[in-house]
Amino acid sequence: MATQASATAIESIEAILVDLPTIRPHQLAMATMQRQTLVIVRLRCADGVEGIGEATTIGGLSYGDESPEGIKLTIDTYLAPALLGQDATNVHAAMARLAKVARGNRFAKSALETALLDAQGKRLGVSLSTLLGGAVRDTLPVLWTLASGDTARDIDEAERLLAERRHNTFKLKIGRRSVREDVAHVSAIKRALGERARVTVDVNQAWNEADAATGIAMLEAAGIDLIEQPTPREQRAALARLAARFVVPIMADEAVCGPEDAMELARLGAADVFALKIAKSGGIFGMLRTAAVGDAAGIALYGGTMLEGSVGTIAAAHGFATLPQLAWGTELFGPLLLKDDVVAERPVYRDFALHLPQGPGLGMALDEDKLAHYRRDRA
Ligand code: MUC
Ligand code: MG
Repeated sequence: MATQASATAIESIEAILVDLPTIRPHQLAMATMQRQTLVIVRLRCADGVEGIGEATTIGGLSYGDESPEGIKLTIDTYLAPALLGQDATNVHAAMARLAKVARGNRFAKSALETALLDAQGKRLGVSLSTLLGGAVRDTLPVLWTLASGDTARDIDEAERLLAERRHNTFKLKIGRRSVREDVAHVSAIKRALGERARVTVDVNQAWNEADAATGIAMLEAAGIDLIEQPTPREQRAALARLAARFVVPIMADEAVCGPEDAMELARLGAADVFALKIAKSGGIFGMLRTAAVGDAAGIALYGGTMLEGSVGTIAAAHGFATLPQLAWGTELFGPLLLKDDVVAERPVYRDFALHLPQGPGLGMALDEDKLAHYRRDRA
């Protein structure tokens, strides 16, 4: 056992901050993104196999509890030392070790879990979804977020993407302006697109319950298909009252990280849909456990994003591809928001869907020149 483990022991782990420009400013209730910072993890094993992973968040600390710089520090100082010398082929044992040395820190743990799974897939010559038991779909529907901050520009963008057959569902980021201004913006876009596209909104927790009741009533009348996280994540009872009050489905995002949150939201009847994300669940397995609670409770599922680059996006895609039901599709468009990336081949988006790469592990390789160019600590 000891000899076997040392043959596949984890030899080194590197966490690299990568700053990439976005194709346009991306406006959310809590931040405007002009660039995205990825934390790329590279894990090397004694048998020469290398795995890659990614932890990425939105707007520094404005979205979640972990910042890119904090994620790197956590990995370098606490998580990597706990994994060095451990058997890279036993992902569950490695993750259990991390659970012992660190509470929380789900984004950092997710990147490491992805790197271990990528390495093991490469070692066995199978894709990550095959390693998870098999994909039930090889393409994933992908929506696009209109968030330029300008109604006319958003409509032009949607028309172009519909014509290109790249997206036919659009999510609008609201909660920054007054409820009336937001509703006017959303209604104008829905009127312009009509039945040719689905339109959803994400409020990112910006409304109080009274604003949400007013706003959702108007959005429902305007033909909006889905309302994401209207109220603060801690206010589960408010979410439950809104879900009971309206016919338009309410989706929990920030309120549902792991299976425990999912249980509580299901018990309260607080959401019709769960937005799943590998980062907030501490990895693909945490996401799958969260999804299982949703399935058991009859809650529909949606494949969410933290606007990761290609590595994190494809990791999530392999996980989402194995889910028995994924009624609301995905928003795995992160790579399309970036002007450039650090992988050799960027993911394929065609006919309103992301196409799952077929190679071993993630099916993605780093482009060393690009990584050298975009890493924050470049000479
Ligand atoms: C979120 O809150 O869902 C997903 C799409 C997007 O534009 O932002 C993210 C985060
Ligand atoms: Mg959201």
